[in-house]
Amino acid sequence: MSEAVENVISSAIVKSFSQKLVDNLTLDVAIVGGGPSAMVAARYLAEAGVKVAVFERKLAPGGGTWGGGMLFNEVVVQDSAIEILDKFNIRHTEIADAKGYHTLDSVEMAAALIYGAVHAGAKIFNSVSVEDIVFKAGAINGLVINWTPVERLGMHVDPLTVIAKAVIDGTGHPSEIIKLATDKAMIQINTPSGKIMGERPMWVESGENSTVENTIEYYPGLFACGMSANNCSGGYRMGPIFGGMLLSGRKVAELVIAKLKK
Ligand code: 48H
Repeated sequence: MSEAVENVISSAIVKSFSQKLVDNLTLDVAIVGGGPSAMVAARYLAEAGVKVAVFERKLAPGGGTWGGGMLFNEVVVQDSAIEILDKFNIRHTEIADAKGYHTLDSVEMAAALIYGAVHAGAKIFNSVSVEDIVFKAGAINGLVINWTPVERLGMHVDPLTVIAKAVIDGTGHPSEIIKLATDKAMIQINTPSGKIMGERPMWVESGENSTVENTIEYYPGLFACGMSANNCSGGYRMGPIFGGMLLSGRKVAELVIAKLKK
């Protein structure tokens, strides 16, 4: 090796990352946010042969999974979503006096969801913030992205774009992408008011069910999953129970796959 190993490493990283980015500038599906619902969606989509990438603002994908409930790093999942936990090889223990509800280690869950999505073929771009959508002639065409440190430091640096046939808003409580679309593109979304209805207070059973029900296509080519879907349709919050998030991720993948086949 004539080149200094320092340069071999640097050059390999730059080339490899650049190739990965170039390869993912045109996608079937772009997912914004790397929370639990998004990771499940990414895996199901990738397994169906869909070209999918996730853009996550933070250094570590996983969203609100890591911290469990109030930093006690355990979460609860109910029977209806155990199938998804098992698919990702996430271990769980039934609560002795609450049949049908299981505790699990939230760090194991975050790590396994990320690993499962990546190994199925989804690409994750971390430390990348989605700051806008590509909106042409009334249609959602993709995302406008920039490095999170650029966003955080308020640097005046123009973004790059990613083109996608479908966009999934997995940004959690704020529904950032749908908010951008309603505010800046002035679209009416698929809710009674045509706008984001806003998340309601805590009601576990209702929130868990409505998260899945509210996982829909909000505008042609623009879907929401997880807490973002809940916020769009005015669902109740549910705290550190994650079955609804997992089921929502699977549902949005099914909806998008069906749409892409049309
Ligand atoms: C790039 C972005 C952007 C952006 C945000 O909130 P999440 O964990 O996602 P969900 O909806 O799958 O899971 C929700 C769950 O964690 C939760 O909060 C629950 C169950 N709450 C219940 C309650 O009562 O409070 O993750 C969203 C991810 C985060 O990692 C963000 O950093 C990321 O999206 N994100 N990434 N560009 N514009 N906005």
